[in-house]
Amino acid sequence: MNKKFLDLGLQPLANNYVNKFNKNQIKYNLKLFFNTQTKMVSISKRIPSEMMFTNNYPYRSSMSKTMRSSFYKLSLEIKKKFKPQSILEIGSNDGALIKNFNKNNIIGVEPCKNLAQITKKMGYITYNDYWTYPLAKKIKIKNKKIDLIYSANTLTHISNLNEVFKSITYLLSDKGILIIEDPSLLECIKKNSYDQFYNEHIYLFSATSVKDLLKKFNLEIFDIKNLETHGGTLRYYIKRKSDRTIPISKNVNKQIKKEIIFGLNKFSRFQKFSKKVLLSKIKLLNILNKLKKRKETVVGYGATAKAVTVLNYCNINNDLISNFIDTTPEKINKYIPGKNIKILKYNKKILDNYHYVFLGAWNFKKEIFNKEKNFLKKGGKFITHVPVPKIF
Ligand code: JHZ
Repeated sequence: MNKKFLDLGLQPLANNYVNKFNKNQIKYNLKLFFNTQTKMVSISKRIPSEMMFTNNYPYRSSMSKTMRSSFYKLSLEIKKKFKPQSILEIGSNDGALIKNFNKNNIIGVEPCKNLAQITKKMGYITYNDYWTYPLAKKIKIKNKKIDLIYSANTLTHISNLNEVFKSITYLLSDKGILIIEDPSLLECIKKNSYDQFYNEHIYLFSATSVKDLLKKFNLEIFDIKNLETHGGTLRYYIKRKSDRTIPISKNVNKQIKKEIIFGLNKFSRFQKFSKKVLLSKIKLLNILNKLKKRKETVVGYGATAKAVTVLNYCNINNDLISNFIDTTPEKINKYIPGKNIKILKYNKKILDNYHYVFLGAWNFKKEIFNKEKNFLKKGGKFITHVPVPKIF
């Protein structure tokens, strides 16, 4: 049974940056549910993939050092541990992972044309398509079976998980490995980062819910890693149940135990979270309104999908945060979805024009602090809403 625990109000499509602010930009109700049987957390309103993952999708995985380095490290691990002959990446984005592999070993699947074109130009076979069963069939005709399938921050974006895993098991070799990574529900609830919820994140996975989900497909998790990326990510290493050559790491039960102790299997935990989200909104607005009264200027750093949830839920407009800055070409000079806040092109001196920086990309705090040492030295201050709104 699906039980509602949070209503984040009317929200525009998170990555729908627009050329001109339009107060009538289409918005959808963002409500969050917990399934008491499967322990899966999901949003209610499902937007068709074609509306979200367009031919001009602005999110690029390669925009941060942190992500480039995370993908590079994983590529070394894959080569050393699993030595796959053939690899498939679902949601290959701008090639942040696949560029670390030989062109003959890896295939990308990417529905957004602008991104698929990047990896095609780099010389990698890229299917510019959504991950579906017919696509898996098409790939199998040409490539037979695949030894390793990888997918980061993509499977949670697809509504029909049955088709997702049916297609994966169809294509994966008998001793094949599936590696997936997505934001960790445990970290999200612990950090009160309600901004992990937006239209693209149809599900927020936990080890508990993934274990349950995989049963139907005769798949099982054999290892789990906690990563710092995206504010707390879980990387799941998955195999077929029939493959008994790989032992199950203790990390799997350890993670599930941690989740159960924290209460991720109980609705009451999510009700508590929902109360904390409301307090977070009040606190953040207090901080920003005080700064406004003192005529202090605030700029947002990183026009993230997550920030779209925060700004729309808290109804923050350009009187509180005058602009955002970002390095992504596709976002520059556009407006934050649903808000009259313009995104400016990042340059090294731009922070000198503001007193405070709101960390839209709080998940890259380390990288950003490193980059902005001068602003900090000059007494510049940051604002974050995670885990509690504060100036620091
Ligand atoms: P970042 C996206 O979410 C959407 P977002 C998607 N649905 C998803 O699941 C996750 O990614 C994985 C900018 N930036 O990664 C670049 C700077 O300008 O937190 C990006 O626009 N300067 C697919 O959007 C944004 O911040 C910098 O120095 O929440 C970061 O976006 C750095 C480090 C980043 O994902």
